[in-house]
Amino acid sequence: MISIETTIFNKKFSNCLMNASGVKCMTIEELSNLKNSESGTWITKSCTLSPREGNPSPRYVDLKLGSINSMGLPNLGFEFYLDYVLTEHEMGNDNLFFSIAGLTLENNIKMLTQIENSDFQGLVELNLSCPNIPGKPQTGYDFERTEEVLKKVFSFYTKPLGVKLPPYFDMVHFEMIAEIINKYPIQFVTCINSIGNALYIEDESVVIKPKSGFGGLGGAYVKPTALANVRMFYKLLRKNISIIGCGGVETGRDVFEHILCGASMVQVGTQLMKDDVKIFSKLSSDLKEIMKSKNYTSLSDFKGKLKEL
Ligand code: OXC
Repeated sequence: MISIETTIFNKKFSNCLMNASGVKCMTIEELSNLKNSESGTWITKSCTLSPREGNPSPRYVDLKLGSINSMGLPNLGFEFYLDYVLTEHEMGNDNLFFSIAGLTLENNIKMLTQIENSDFQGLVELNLSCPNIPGKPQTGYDFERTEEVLKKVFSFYTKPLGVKLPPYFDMVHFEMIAEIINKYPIQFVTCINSIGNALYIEDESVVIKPKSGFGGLGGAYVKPTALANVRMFYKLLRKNISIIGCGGVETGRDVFEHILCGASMVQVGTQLMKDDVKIFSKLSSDLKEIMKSKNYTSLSDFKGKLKEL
């Protein structure tokens, strides 16, 4: 029997695959599709305190090797998603992720205070890395600010929480952010968010409207960067912090590589957008095939065991 079950914090998931926040998880209908899919769990669209329309369209374009987006956090607002996760709780499901992306630290604190005081027993993913809000820097690239946010959050928040990080590219930056994260009772990191502010051109024009065409890159373009981030955080973070890998997952082989680098769970973004939730059955069976060919029966047989020369 080949198992692809995994654990994050004290929660067991029968399948190590889920959606990346932002992809097909904004409305009740989309969230129900995820729930009824073969994914091991799912996460809600990163929400802000108030509902948002997001950036003007076109704001998401599929590319041959991935995608570019500048959605700008369109979402139905915190109350909507809190209601949603509490309804799931009432139905006995606490194995899901709630993503929040306040536009200010104060807004994040307001949302987390309500979550803390609610019956929610799932996992919160605090998004510190949306690249698409004009005028708002990505918190994860500002180390002092990140520390300030975490200090404030953990001065009162006691439920399981993880952070979604932007991609890092410099060894010193990996060490600096890991040192900060290791100081706090963080349960998981999700890496990576899209590679921010890329520029894609067709004919003589940009392809998305917001920010003069600059947007977050996803898909095959970003896989090597995503794997590097998963690997570095697997090495640098406390062993009880789980890594959720995200970036460039199109095939079972990509899932396998994320786990080999140290991921406990793997999120799917661009390919979920392209193929819808049926991607989860394909990725699961492809991953199991690969494991079978290597005589692996569980993720722990190869998780983090990337060979070095
Ligand atoms: N990352 C995010 O965190 N958010 C979305 N896009 C992205 O690449 C968005 O809503 O813009």
